[in-house]
Amino acid sequence: MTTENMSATPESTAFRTALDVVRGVEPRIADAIGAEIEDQRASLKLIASENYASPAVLLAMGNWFSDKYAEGTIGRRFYAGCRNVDTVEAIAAEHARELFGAQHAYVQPHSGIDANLVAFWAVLAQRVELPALEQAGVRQVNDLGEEDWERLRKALGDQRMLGMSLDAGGHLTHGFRPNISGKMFHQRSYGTDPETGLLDYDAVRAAAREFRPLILIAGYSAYPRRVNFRIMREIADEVGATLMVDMAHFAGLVAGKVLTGDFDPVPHAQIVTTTTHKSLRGPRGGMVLCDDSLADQVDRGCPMVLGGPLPHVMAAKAVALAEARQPAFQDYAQRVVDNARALADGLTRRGARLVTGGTDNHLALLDVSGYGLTGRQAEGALLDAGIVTNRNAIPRDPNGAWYTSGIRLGTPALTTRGLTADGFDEVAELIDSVLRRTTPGTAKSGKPSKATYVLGEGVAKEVAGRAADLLDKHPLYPRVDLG
Ligand code: DSN
Repeated sequence: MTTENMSATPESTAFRTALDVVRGVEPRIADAIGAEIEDQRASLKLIASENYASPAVLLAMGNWFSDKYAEGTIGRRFYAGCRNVDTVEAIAAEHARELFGAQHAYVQPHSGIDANLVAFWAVLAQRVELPALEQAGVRQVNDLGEEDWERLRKALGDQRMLGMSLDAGGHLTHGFRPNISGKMFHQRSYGTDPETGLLDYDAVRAAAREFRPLILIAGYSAYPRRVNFRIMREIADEVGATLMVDMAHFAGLVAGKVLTGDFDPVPHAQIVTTTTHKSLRGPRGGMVLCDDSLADQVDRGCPMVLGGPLPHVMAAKAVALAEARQPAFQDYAQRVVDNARALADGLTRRGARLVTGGTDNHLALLDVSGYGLTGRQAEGALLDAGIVTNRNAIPRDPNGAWYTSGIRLGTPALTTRGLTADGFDEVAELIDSVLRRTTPGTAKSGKPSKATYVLGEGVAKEVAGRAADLLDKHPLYPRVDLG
C-alpha cells in the first residue's frame, strides 16, 4: 500500500501557493481563509443548506474570468471579448440540461433568490400583458409605499401566487412580504396536515381552485419529505397556473437520481429554479431550468433582473455539474438520504419527536419542545458543544419564526465528509445528550427565557470532544494540507 504525502498533492500546492500570493498583499485575508478551513474542519456541520464543494470547484472560481463583464447571453452580449465566457456558459448549460434532462438551462443567477426572480419575471412576461408602469402611477421604485405596490400589483393584473407556508417549510421568496415576491404578487399559502405533518394534496387543490394563482410554487427549505410533482402539475393545469418548482434544497437528490419519476420536478414543472451550492455541492449560485416555451424570457434575466453574470462562478458551476454527472455522485446522493434516515431513526429511538415522524430526503426537523426548549435555546446549546445547526419554525409553531420550536438537521455536508449511517447514529446520540442536559434560562423579569439556556456542567466539553473524535475519522479536504 502506498501512502500519499498529503502536503505534496496538487491540491495542497495550489491552495498554499494561492494563499502565499494573497498573503503578500493582505496577510489578514490569507489568515482568515486559513482559519475558515480550520473552523470548518472542526465543526459538526448539520446545516441542511450547506455543503463542501470540491477543490476543483473552488479552484475554478479563483481566476481572471472574474474580471469580465458579460451581460446578455451566449453569442449576444452587451460587451465585446466574451468568447471564453461563451464557452464556459455553454458548457455549464449543457451539463445542466444533460444532468437534469431539461430543455433549457440558464446558469447566470447569482443566488436562489435571483433565480426565483428571473423565473417570476419570465412567467409574468410570458403570460401577462403589462400596461406601462407610468399608467399605474408608479414613481421611483425605492420610494414605493404600500399604495404604490398596490398600483404595481394592479399594473401586473393582480397576479396571484400559491406556495407552501413558511412554517410548513416554504421559503421567503415564495410570495412572503419580506421578499419582493410578496409585493409583486397576492400570496396565499398551503400548509401541511395537522395530524401527519405531510403535504395534503387535496388541500392544495382546494386552495388552488379557490385562489386561481398564476404561479403554483412547490419546493421547500424545511420540509423533510418528498413532494409528488406529478400531482402538483395536475393541480396547476386544472386551474391554469404555471407550475414552478424551487428545488434549491434537493437539487443534488434529483441530480443523483434519488428523486425520480413523480418526485423529479423537471419533467413536471414548466420552470424549475435552484441554488448550486446546497445538496448539488457546487459553488454559491443559482440556476433556472425551463421548457422551451419560457427559454427566451428566462434568458433575459440579465440585465432584466440580474447584475452582470459571474463568469468565474459559471466556470465552477460547470465543474460541479460535470462532477454530478459521475456515477459517484449518485452514490453520494443515496448516502445523503440513507444518512438522514439513520439520523432521524437515531433521534426517534432516543425519544425525540420529528416533524412528520421522519424523513425521506436530506433533512429532518426536530421538535425540541419535548426537551422543554425553544429552537433558539437548542441551537445555542448545540453550538456550544460544537454542533452547528439552525433553528427553524415547525408547523403552527407556538414560538413564532424568531424563537421557534424546531431545529433543522441536514446530512449533505457530513456525508461529503464521509460519515456513514453509524456516524449519524452517533450524531443523534450527541444531539440528544446535549438537549437532555440543557434547561431554559431565566429572563430579567424572572419568567422562563425563550433565548437563554443553562447547559449542564461539563456537557459542552464532553460532547465537543466526542464530536471531534468522530470528525477526526472523516477528515475534511484530506488532500489539502496548508502546512
Ligand atoms: N438559506 C437557505 C436555507 O438555509 O435553507 C434558503 O435560502
